Amino acid sequence: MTLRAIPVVRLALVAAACFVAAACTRRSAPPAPRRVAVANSWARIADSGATGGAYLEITNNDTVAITLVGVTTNDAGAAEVHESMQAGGMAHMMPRTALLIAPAEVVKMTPGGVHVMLVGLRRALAVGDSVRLQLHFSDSTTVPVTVPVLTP
Ligand SMILES: [Cu+2]
Repeated sequence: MTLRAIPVVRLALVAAACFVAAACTRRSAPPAPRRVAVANSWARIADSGATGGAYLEITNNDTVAITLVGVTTNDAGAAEVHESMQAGGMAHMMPRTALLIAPAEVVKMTPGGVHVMLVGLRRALAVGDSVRLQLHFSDSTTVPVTVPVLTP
Protein backbone atom coordinates (compact mmCIF):
# COMPACT_ATOMS: atom_id res chain seq x y z
CA MET A 1 0.00 0.00 0.00
CA THR A 2 2.73 2.44 1.01
CA LEU A 3 4.90 1.28 -1.91
CA ARG A 4 2.10 1.88 -4.34
CA ALA A 5 1.32 5.32 -2.88
CA ILE A 6 4.77 6.78 -3.64
CA PRO A 7 4.39 6.91 -7.44
CA VAL A 8 0.99 8.54 -7.01
CA VAL A 9 2.51 11.27 -4.86
CA ARG A 10 5.31 11.69 -7.40
CA LEU A 11 2.82 11.94 -10.24
CA ALA A 12 0.88 14.56 -8.32
CA LEU A 13 4.08 16.59 -7.79
CA VAL A 14 4.92 16.41 -11.50
CA ALA A 15 1.41 17.47 -12.39
CA ALA A 16 1.64 20.38 -9.94
CA ALA A 17 5.00 21.43 -11.39
CA CYS A 18 3.58 21.35 -14.91
CA PHE A 19 0.62 23.42 -13.82
CA VAL A 20 2.88 26.03 -12.23
CA ALA A 21 5.13 26.13 -15.30
CA ALA A 22 2.14 26.52 -17.60
CA ALA A 23 0.76 29.30 -15.44
CA CYS A 24 4.13 31.07 -15.55
CA THR A 25 4.44 30.94 -19.32
CA ARG A 26 0.86 32.04 -19.85
CA ARG A 27 1.18 35.07 -17.59
CA SER A 28 3.08 37.77 -19.53
CA ALA A 29 5.95 39.41 -17.68
CA PRO A 30 5.19 42.91 -16.44
CA PRO A 31 6.74 45.53 -18.74
CA ALA A 32 10.02 46.96 -17.50
CA PRO A 33 9.60 50.55 -16.34
CA ARG A 34 10.65 52.96 -19.06
CA ARG A 35 13.31 55.10 -17.51
CA VAL A 36 14.28 56.95 -20.65
CA ALA A 37 11.97 58.15 -23.39
CA VAL A 38 13.24 59.52 -26.68
CA ALA A 39 10.88 61.55 -28.85
CA ASN A 40 10.87 64.09 -31.68
CA SER A 41 14.22 62.91 -32.96
CA TRP A 42 15.46 63.88 -36.39
CA ALA A 43 18.66 63.92 -38.42
CA ARG A 44 19.88 66.31 -41.09
CA ILE A 45 20.16 65.53 -44.77
CA ALA A 46 23.82 64.80 -45.53
CA ASP A 47 26.08 63.29 -48.18
CA SER A 48 27.91 60.02 -47.76
CA GLY A 49 31.28 60.66 -46.13
CA ALA A 50 30.13 64.00 -44.77
CA THR A 51 29.33 65.00 -41.20
CA GLY A 52 25.73 64.72 -40.13
CA GLY A 53 23.75 65.85 -37.15
CA ALA A 54 21.07 64.12 -35.11
CA TYR A 55 18.81 65.82 -32.58
CA LEU A 56 16.94 63.96 -29.88
CA GLU A 57 14.57 64.83 -27.08
CA ILE A 58 15.50 62.65 -24.11
CA THR A 59 13.23 62.49 -21.07
CA ASN A 60 14.39 60.97 -17.80
CA ASN A 61 11.33 59.29 -16.28
CA ASP A 62 13.26 57.91 -13.37
CA THR A 63 13.56 59.25 -9.83
CA VAL A 64 17.34 59.40 -10.10
CA ALA A 65 19.58 61.28 -12.51
CA ILE A 66 20.92 59.44 -15.54
CA THR A 67 23.98 60.26 -17.60
CA LEU A 68 24.34 59.77 -21.33
CA VAL A 69 27.93 58.64 -21.73
CA GLY A 70 28.06 57.80 -25.41
CA VAL A 71 26.33 57.16 -28.69
CA THR A 72 27.23 54.48 -31.21
CA THR A 73 25.99 53.81 -34.73
CA ASN A 74 26.79 51.60 -37.68
CA ASP A 75 25.80 54.40 -40.03
CA ALA A 76 28.88 56.57 -39.42
CA GLY A 77 32.51 56.21 -38.44
CA ALA A 78 31.71 57.82 -35.09
CA ALA A 79 28.86 59.45 -33.22
CA GLU A 80 29.77 62.13 -30.70
CA VAL A 81 27.67 64.23 -28.35
CA HIS A 82 28.63 67.89 -28.79
CA GLU A 83 27.45 71.22 -27.51
CA SER A 84 27.53 74.29 -29.73
CA MET A 85 28.31 77.57 -28.05
CA GLN A 86 29.25 81.12 -28.92
CA ALA A 87 32.56 82.44 -27.60
CA GLY A 88 34.13 85.70 -28.75
CA GLY A 89 31.67 85.98 -31.62
CA MET A 90 32.69 82.55 -32.90
CA ALA A 91 30.70 79.34 -32.85
CA HIS A 92 32.46 76.48 -31.10
CA MET A 93 31.62 72.88 -30.41
CA MET A 94 32.61 71.14 -27.23
CA PRO A 95 32.38 67.37 -26.76
CA ARG A 96 29.97 66.32 -24.03
CA THR A 97 31.24 62.98 -22.79
CA ALA A 98 28.77 62.92 -19.89
CA LEU A 99 25.36 64.51 -20.34
CA LEU A 100 23.53 64.47 -17.01
CA ILE A 101 19.74 64.35 -17.16
CA ALA A 102 18.00 65.07 -13.86
CA PRO A 103 14.82 63.23 -12.82
CA ALA A 104 11.88 64.45 -14.92
CA GLU A 105 14.22 66.59 -17.00
CA VAL A 106 13.82 66.77 -20.78
CA VAL A 107 16.98 67.44 -22.77
CA LYS A 108 16.10 68.89 -26.15
CA MET A 109 18.92 68.69 -28.64
CA THR A 110 18.99 71.46 -31.24
CA PRO A 111 21.28 72.47 -34.14
CA GLY A 112 22.53 75.40 -32.05
CA GLY A 113 22.90 73.47 -28.81
CA VAL A 114 23.53 69.90 -27.75
CA HIS A 115 23.56 67.52 -30.71
CA VAL A 116 24.84 64.17 -31.87
CA MET A 117 27.47 64.61 -34.55
CA LEU A 118 27.73 61.79 -37.05
CA VAL A 119 31.33 61.81 -38.25
CA GLY A 120 32.08 60.13 -41.56
CA LEU A 121 28.66 58.99 -42.70
CA ARG A 122 28.81 55.58 -44.36
CA ARG A 123 25.87 56.45 -46.61
CA ALA A 124 23.97 59.51 -47.74
CA LEU A 125 21.05 60.60 -45.59
CA ALA A 126 18.02 61.69 -47.58
CA VAL A 127 14.50 62.52 -46.42
CA GLY A 128 12.75 59.22 -45.76
CA ASP A 129 15.93 57.50 -44.57
CA SER A 130 16.63 56.85 -40.94
CA VAL A 131 19.70 56.48 -38.77
CA ARG A 132 19.97 53.91 -36.01
CA LEU A 133 21.67 55.07 -32.84
CA GLN A 134 22.38 53.32 -29.56
CA LEU A 135 22.37 55.60 -26.55
CA HIS A 136 24.64 54.39 -23.77
CA PHE A 137 23.98 55.43 -20.19
CA SER A 138 26.21 55.35 -17.13
CA ASP A 139 24.20 52.52 -15.55
CA SER A 140 25.21 50.28 -18.50
CA THR A 141 21.78 50.46 -20.11
CA THR A 142 21.51 51.01 -23.85
CA VAL A 143 18.52 52.58 -25.55
CA PRO A 144 18.21 52.01 -29.31
CA VAL A 145 16.70 54.84 -31.32
CA THR A 146 15.69 55.05 -34.96
CA VAL A 147 16.06 58.65 -36.08
CA PRO A 148 14.22 59.79 -39.23
CA VAL A 149 15.96 62.11 -41.68
CA LEU A 150 13.97 65.32 -42.10
CA THR A 151 14.47 68.70 -43.69
CA PRO A 152 15.31 71.15 -40.91
CU1 LIG B 1 29.15 68.82 -33.39
